[in-house]
Amino acid sequence: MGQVLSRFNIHLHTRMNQYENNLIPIHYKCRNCGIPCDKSKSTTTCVNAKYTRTGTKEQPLVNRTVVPDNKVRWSTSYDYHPVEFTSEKVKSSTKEYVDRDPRFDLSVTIPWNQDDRGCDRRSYHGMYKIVGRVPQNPCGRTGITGRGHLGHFGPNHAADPIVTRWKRDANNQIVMHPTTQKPILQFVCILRKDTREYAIPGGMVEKKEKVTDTLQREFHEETLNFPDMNERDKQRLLATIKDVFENGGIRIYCGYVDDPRNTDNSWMETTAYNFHDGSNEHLALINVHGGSDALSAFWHDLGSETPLYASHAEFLKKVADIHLAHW
Ligand code: RP5
Repeated sequence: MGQVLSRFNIHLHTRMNQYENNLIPIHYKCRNCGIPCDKSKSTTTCVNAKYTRTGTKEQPLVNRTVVPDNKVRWSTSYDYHPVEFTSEKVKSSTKEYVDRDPRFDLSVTIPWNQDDRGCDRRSYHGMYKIVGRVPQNPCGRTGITGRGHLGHFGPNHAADPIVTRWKRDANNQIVMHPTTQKPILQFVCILRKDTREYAIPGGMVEKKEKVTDTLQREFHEETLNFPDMNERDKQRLLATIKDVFENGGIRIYCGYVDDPRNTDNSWMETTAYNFHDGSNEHLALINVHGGSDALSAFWHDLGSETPLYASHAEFLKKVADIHLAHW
């Protein structure tokens, strides 16, 4: 299997060993553009105006200040009055990986743009600016200052495992799309508990953890549980997954994510890898089930018609392009 997996001669790297993506995308999902931008929804304002996971019994509604498309970049002058929001859960947390706020406690010093004892505060987009004692979102204005629901000021690093196989019919033949005549890929998809959107089963890189380990851990936590499997089969399957994740994969993306939790001072960045089982030998055979962080997990067809969480559709499009598959 090692041979199959390393045929691309690409091996997983540890964390930020290079800045490789200096093109910073424009963000939409963490910004209130000020106009009813989704015609399919009956709303009178931007669909992303409400900060995610607010407006509940536990968390009063937080609306982002309007930032029109042409006012996103910090270099553009704008009479800007963002809302301040850090959730109570983040504020009161005593966990080691949750920052204290250097704006309100002058004794707090954080080594910005550095690897802070295993917590990587570097960005894939190079050095970010520090303004008013906290980092400035390199992608521009979001309409909110503070951390929202995120634990770190600056980049919050995640990893996204994109596990794919070909869609096959009852005779094990690869299914072609009737319009594009291209083969259809399927990926392991989850339904997120928080936003109820389809997503790649990614997760946060924990302190001192390598991206390679996060990819594997999150795939386990979010998509695998083995209700009906005997111990021997379970161990065999786990060994296979470990081998696949440790021996290869194609790096799809490293950088900023258009995540609905981003603020002017905190944002998500990710490393996305594709693990493809083209010959139905290992990963393709897994029966996925919703794990701890997912309502459910399942194999889903890749295609531009599925709305997905954050920037996940962009990552999947790249995967489809690489494998010359339908999108
Ligand atoms: C996204 O948030 C990343 O692409 C990743 O999929 C996810 C990680 O956050 P949690 O799923 O742990 O909330 O920005």
